[in-house]
Amino acid sequence: MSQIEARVSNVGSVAKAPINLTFTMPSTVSAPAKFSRIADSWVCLTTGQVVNCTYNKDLPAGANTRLRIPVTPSSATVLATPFVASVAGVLNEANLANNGPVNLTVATAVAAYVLPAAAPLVVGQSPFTYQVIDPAVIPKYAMPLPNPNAPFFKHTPDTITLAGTDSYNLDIKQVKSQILPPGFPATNVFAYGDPARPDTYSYPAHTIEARSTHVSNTSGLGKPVKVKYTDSRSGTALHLAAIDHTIHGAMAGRQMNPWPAVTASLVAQGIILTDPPQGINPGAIEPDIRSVAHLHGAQVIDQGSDGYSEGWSSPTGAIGGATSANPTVPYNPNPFDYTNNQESTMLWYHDHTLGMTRNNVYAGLAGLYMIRDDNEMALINGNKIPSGQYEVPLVLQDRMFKRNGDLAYPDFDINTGTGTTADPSANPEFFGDVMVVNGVSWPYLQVEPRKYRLRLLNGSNARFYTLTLNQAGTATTVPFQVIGTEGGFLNAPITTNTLTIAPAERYDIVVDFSTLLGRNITIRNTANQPYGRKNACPVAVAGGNTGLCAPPAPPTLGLADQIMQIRVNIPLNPAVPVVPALPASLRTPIPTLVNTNPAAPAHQVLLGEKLDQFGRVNPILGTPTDGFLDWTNPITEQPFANTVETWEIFNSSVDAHPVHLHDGAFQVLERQPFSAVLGASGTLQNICYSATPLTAINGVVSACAGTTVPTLPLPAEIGWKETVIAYPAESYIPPGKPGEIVQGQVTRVRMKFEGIGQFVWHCHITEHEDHDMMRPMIVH
Ligand SMILES: [Cu+2]
Repeated sequence: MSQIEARVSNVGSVAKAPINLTFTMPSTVSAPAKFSRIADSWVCLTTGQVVNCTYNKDLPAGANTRLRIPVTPSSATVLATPFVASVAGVLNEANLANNGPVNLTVATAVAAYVLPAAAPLVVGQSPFTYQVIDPAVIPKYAMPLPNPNAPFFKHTPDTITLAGTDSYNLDIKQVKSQILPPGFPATNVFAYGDPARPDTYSYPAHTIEARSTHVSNTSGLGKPVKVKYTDSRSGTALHLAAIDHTIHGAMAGRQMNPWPAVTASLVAQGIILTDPPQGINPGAIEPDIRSVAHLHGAQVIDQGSDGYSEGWSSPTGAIGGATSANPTVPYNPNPFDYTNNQESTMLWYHDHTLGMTRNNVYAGLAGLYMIRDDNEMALINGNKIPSGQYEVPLVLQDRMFKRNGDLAYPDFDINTGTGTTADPSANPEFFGDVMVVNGVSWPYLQVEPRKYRLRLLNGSNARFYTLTLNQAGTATTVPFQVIGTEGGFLNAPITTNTLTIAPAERYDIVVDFSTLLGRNITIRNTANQPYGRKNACPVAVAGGNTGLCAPPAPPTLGLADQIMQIRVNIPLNPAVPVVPALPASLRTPIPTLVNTNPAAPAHQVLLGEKLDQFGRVNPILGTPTDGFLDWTNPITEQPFANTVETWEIFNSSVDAHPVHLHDGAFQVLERQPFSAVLGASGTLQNICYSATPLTAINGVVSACAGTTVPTLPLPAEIGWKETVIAYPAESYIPPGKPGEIVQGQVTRVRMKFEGIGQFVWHCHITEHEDHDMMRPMIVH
């Protein structure tokens, strides 16, 4: 923000209020519609380029007053000085000199955004490297935070067409969004919106609000939701984030998952097998402009409405993926049925297209979906928790911008450089250098000195956040209370100073600003990128099960370590009673899930890392006994609906992965380090939970001595969840060749699957799920 200054002097006798000053801004400069300098009695209104200011005090003879006008220059503006403004003194001013023109000067350095000079292109170089805006030139805390819980930011349902159902049409368009501060170019995004209300196409998308139909509700207000998804983009447009056509789901003639043959048993169960039995997509390359939406966290959902990743639709009306195996039940997004048969919580809807989820979500295809239940409404109506304007969702994302304002997304392999692999190329993770909350870069939120409910979603592709609320410029943190997780309220508030939130996780927190009037608070982040890695590791391990591994890096100081600012500067509104101390109990206690078949062995799955055909890092799933399994390998996970079983998630990779299971919710039991003998294809043998890792010397594996005590989940994790951080080994040792020892950590959850059918489980680092860290499962 720049400022230009007007100094108005009274060269005559006493000038009586009001004194008016009018001037015209250059076309490359904008000013706020209304601003005031209460301390020195100036009030200004801006219409177009004309700024009209009124000084509402008398100005004694010889005195002068100074007005500073906040202005935002647009690209490459150079503010020339002086500007000339005309001043109108009081009526009947005797000294006409008082009504003459005055000069305005530039008072503070102009932070105009000037496009950096384009570096010459090097043959083979991706244009990406010279296109990106230096994030340091983007002013922080220059734009107010939009509130996705505001009534005008919610989609309006059609309640007429289908009685008892809220119906929506979510369409997709490419629109411009002012993510960066005024003066910077607007950004092209893909946006969901209601075609009947063109103003609703936005990034993030407008919010859907629903009432729970869960059995715990007696009010009778619960309603299902139907969403018809359409797409009005140009089918031939370039994608806003380049698609890698070498990875699963996005390749020409791609191989689909070879589902088991349709058996009478599967038909009797109503399970739809959606792939060509021959395992090969008969089509040629699929369109880059295509999508399928998933309501993340919907616990009770039919398989046809879950947004199975191989299904898609395109602007031309073409549909794909799920059409061949059972032609009578084609993939059909019109509509998806959302039952809302779960407790109060904040879900999010986002794109889930196989092999390009990262691109579509990065381009903007995500929005919030609130489910309210009777319990929550009683808490709100009883003034037990903050609500209305005091409830503010925070969608945390990181982005990177090109010089023209468009989204930048690396389209070459950042580990191996350019020209050596696929082009465009997927990357192991994307970390943006600009922090974006609710679609605005480094925003600020003005609050009253009272409690606020902040509903956190990590909507980033790969970035984890370890959050603290710091009083600006100090190390003093503001404690807060966690009241809910992905699946609903916790039993009781948990007080903490910090919280780590992985991609797709949600936390519902309450912050009390009542003693902080006049303070600025910065939401800060200290999570390494990538997250979970404890040590640096070799650049390459020949013949090993992993390859490239950047050392863990803290978020860049002054950039990714700051997310947004909260200003406690609005006077307390006495008309709205403050929320007293939060209730000790937020709900009827969460029932503890108990395994339906206690004698059954735990369901073991594997997270690992290998190299793909181009030598790129290829995060991968599998099982400890089968080793690494691609999306296209036969389905190994076939649990049963309405049963509870323990899943043991073995992480033998070097990073933490947020593991998301569709079709239900789970409870986190514990985590435990392990060591094992690495077998072929990533299999784990001799799994040992000893504090002293196994050794393998000259092929002789040591005995497993003792068992460590598993670590209980954090208090804030003890609620309904569907995404959990699976950490790597506490102390990372570079994985070796088969026969050598691998270390890792197992995360145990107790999962209850809700509906039968074909679903997926995956890592929610979108770069990982797109590059084969996703597996199908059949729930019987
Ligand atoms: Cu992952």
